[in-house]
Amino acid sequence: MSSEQTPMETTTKTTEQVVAVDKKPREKKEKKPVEKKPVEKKGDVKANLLGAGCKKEEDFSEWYQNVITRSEMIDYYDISGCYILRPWAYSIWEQIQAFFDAEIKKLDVQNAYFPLLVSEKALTTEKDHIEGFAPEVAWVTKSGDSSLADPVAIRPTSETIMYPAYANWIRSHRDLPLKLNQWVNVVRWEFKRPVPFLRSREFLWQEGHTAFANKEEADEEVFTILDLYRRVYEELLCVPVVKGIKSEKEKFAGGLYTTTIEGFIPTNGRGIQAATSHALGQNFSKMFNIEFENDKGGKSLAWQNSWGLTTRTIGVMVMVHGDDKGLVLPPRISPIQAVVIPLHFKDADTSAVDSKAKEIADQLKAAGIRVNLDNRPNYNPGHKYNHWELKGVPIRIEIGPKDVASGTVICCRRDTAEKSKVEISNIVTGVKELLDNIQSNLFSRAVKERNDHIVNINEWSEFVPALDKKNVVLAPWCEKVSCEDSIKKKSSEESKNKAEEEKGFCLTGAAKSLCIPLQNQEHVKLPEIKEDTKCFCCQEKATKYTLFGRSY
Ligand code: 87F
Repeated sequence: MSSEQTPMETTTKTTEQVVAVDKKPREKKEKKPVEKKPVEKKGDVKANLLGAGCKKEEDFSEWYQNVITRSEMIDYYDISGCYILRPWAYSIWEQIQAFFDAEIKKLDVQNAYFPLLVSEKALTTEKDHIEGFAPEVAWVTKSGDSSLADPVAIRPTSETIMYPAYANWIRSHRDLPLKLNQWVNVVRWEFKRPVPFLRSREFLWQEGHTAFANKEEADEEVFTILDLYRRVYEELLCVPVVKGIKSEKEKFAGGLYTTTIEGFIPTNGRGIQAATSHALGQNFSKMFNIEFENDKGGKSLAWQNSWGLTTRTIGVMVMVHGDDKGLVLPPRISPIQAVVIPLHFKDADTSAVDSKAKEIADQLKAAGIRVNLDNRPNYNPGHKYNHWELKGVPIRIEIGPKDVASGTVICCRRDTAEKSKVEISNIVTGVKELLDNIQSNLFSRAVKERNDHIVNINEWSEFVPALDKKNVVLAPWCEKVSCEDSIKKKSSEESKNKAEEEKGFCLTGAAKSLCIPLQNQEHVKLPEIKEDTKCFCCQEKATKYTLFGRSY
């Protein structure tokens, strides 16, 4: 860190110091991340206008940006790292919210809202927690032309905003457990290249903050929430994740231990942290004085947890399932699950087709299926096919004069492009079955692809070559921080993947531990550590098989 003063470092300031900071806002110039906005490539104009405009395997970065903008999920904004979430993306977030919100309410978690702004005093109460994060905190230093005597920070997370109130509210063991959640935005002034959904400067999340009378109850909740996060990814988004514990180096510094679910992006072989659930222990309750009278009449500190899931979910889902035609959306979260397209032919009875198409759409809608009747007269069917494929709609229902006559329609599924004939009299059941089938096919396809890219190794010499083949790696490890430091350093030096790195979409060739996987997970096979198993890196005694990889 440089010695230049940032608002964060003006801890003991007089008014003049604040003015000085504000008048000369920063001697330290902000290093701007270069954001790559979509540039339409010249060349085959027709091919570029269709679908993603380039191949996912050939230029993943461009593919991703094209897909999320052309499908109308995202639009760019004039502040780097901030994006507009358009209805097509936001409604997916609403589906995730609806599922998770209902599940945490079953656990007696209540929703609340705490302020956006945090005083410097509160923010810095717990030093360990804020230490590494300080450069990312955004500050409000002025109102109009005048400097604020006490600049305030915009929440990057709300531990320090909520816990002073918890200290007031929790007096007796009868006040516990306290379980609150909020659905809000947060701001973290990232300096790495922003990637919509995956790394943006403002994002949406839920943050749960709970307090318990004892460690056992707190521990149980950490894992219950982790499993709900797994279900969001696997059951809603069809994205397989590995549940595990973060290493000492990678855990949330303010807490006791961090549990995580880790996703995998097959196209570049990167791991991605998908959500975290932290056991905070009594560290924050000590600092914020969250003390209560226990059932024996003595004083105890509360055991706390915090857990968060963000709009990163959407980006991971896009990257895992999308193809050269665009998005591929899992039926459970797709804003539209089936689109009905009437086909008009010369000299045929268009009104019979139109009215049958409407009848089908109405029936599906009445059955609770999210359906759209695309009867726009100014577009031809081919255009409509491309449009809805780009947007990832799971089923396209085509109906023409012959179909009306035979009492059938053609259903085309987005995941495999397979077409099938469905009786109109059976349309609701037929479409429901197809949606379920697409949902489970997307998941099993992604599990297979992910598992094909988890490689077991035992020796350092196998490590970087495996990463270079776009794999993540399961290796016996000693769990030492110093060993993880050297894994990072050595893998970066040996990295052959400089080309990918230079494109800017991939951050670094260095690998780190993603998680120490939990035992007995469906879809994840773990080798067994033996008495004499050695660490793949330092040759000391190995304690756990650990998942390593390059990551976001
Ligand atoms: C950035 C700036 C300041 C992450 C930060 O994971 C503080 C932080 O505390 C910070 N970035 N974190 C860790 C967040 C921990 C925790 N908070 C509640 C979560 C889930 C939800």
